[in-house]
This record gives sequence, structure tokens and C-alpha cells, in this order.
Amino acid sequence: MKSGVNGLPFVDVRHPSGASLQVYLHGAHAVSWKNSAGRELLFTSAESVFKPGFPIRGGIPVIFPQFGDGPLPKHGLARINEWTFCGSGTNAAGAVEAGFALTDNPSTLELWPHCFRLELYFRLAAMELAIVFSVGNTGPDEFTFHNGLHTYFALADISRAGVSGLQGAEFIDFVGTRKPERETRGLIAFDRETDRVYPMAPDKVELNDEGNGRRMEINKSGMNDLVIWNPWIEKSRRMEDFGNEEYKKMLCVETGNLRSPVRLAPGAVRESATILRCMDS
Ligand code: TA6
Repeated sequence: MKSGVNGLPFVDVRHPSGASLQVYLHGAHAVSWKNSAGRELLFTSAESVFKPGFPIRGGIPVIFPQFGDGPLPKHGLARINEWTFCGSGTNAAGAVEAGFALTDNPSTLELWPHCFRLELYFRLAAMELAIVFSVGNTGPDEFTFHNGLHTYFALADISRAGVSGLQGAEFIDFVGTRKPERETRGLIAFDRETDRVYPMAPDKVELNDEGNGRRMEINKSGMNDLVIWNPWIEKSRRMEDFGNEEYKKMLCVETGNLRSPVRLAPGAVRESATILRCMDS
């Protein structure tokens, strides 16, 4: 355990290949993932705050039990609570695994009256990061939830980036009509604010970061939906914890159960995962 920004504790995970991952206990929030070549693959804002009760801007925010706006704080409680580090080790495949857990506490119960246990396992290899996200209902009542990973990928230049693999998928544009549409593009490029939810999206998409000569494969399982977000110019200016020009250097490709909530019976556990594979050319 190391002491990070404002003294907040974080876990520094190292893989023999040279790959590394830094995860704050605050929100079980990964803020840096470097591949074996030492190249930073996540975007974390230089303006981010690091303090209790506030989400870190960038990295991999953990979403639970609510995606977006609603009766709870935006994107829920997981990213603004302090998680427990459960330990780390090398698994049979040679990946270095670090586990984190969050259970209900008086402050979560006040806002969301359900007992739960979240477990998040990061599995780090030379060019790959797998994240396993399990949600357990430890109370007597059924509950419904959204869960997901709001991943900020680092880019050389948003104007030279694109997402492929969504052609033909339905999407809802939250900057536009907010009505279901069909994706016609094989490669989605970015020249404006983009905030699109792809319900029941394909389980594999690819982010092409031409400026870095990098392709990132984004795989999901047990996660129905995918979101693509870039705040662009005006929204960037309105975000206090985000630099005005930082939209040029990032894209969120989010994976999770973000549209239709998942129903979980007492005692049940729902596991889901995202696997990120970096292919530097
Ligand atoms: O995932 C897209 C989104 O819901 C956008 O609407 C935008 O608000 C983004 O999340 C960031 O939300 P945050 O609460 O982290 O500022």
C-alpha cells in the first residue's frame, strides 16, 4: 500500500513484464495502467480532485448501483466510497491479480437501503488488463442495480481516433434525439460532444488510437451495454475537474449493465467482466 495524492492510499501492482497498475482504495479506482513498454493507457485528468466523497476524474470509475443521474449521487455510490484491499498474487496464467471489496455501510444504507458486497479483481498481464466485477445481494430483499466500468482511455489525439465493431447496433444519442437509432458506421470518428448508449452491444469493440499507433480491444461478458463519451469543447469548459483541452486526449468506452437494471435475489451473486487488450503496432 502506498500513499498517493492528498495522502489517499493506493495499491501499486507490478507485473514481471514491466506492466503496472495503480488502484486507489477510494472507489477501487484505477488511475494508471501501463503496458510492458511503459506506455500509459488510461487518461486521468490533471484537474481531478482526490478527496473523500468526490469521484476521481478519469481512470476507471466503478459504477454501482446507479448509472447516470437519479435519486443517488450520479453514477452511484461505489466510486465515492472507500474499498478494502483484499490482497494480490500471481494466478495460474501468470497474471498479477489484485482484489478489492466494498460492502454496505451506514452511509450507503442511508441512501440505498440494501445490503450488498461488491468484489473487483484486476488481473494484470503484459499487454492485457482483465477486470472481474461481482455484485452480491447479502440482504433479505431483492434489489435491482446498474453496474459498470466508466473507462477513460488515453489518446494521442481524439481527431485521429475511432471505434469499430458497432455497425448495425442500436444506440441512443443523449446529445441528440434520445430516441433509438441504428449505427451505420463501421468506424465511429469524433468531431463533437458524443454521449451514446449502445444497449445489448456486441461483446467486442476496438478503439483505434492512430496517433499512438495503438489498437485497444475491449471485450465484455455479463455486461449488456456499452457507452461512448467525449465531452468535447463546451462541456469540458463546464467541468471543474477537467482541463479545457483534455477532451483531445481521451475517450470513454464504458462497459456494464447500464441501461436495463439487473434484478438480484437475496443471496445471489452476479459476475461480469471486461478484458482490455492493448495491441501497440
Ligand atoms: O457515461 C456518460 C456520462 O453519463 C455522461 O453523460 C457524462 O456525464 C459522464 O458520464 C461523466 O459523468 P461524471 O458524473 O463522472 O461527470
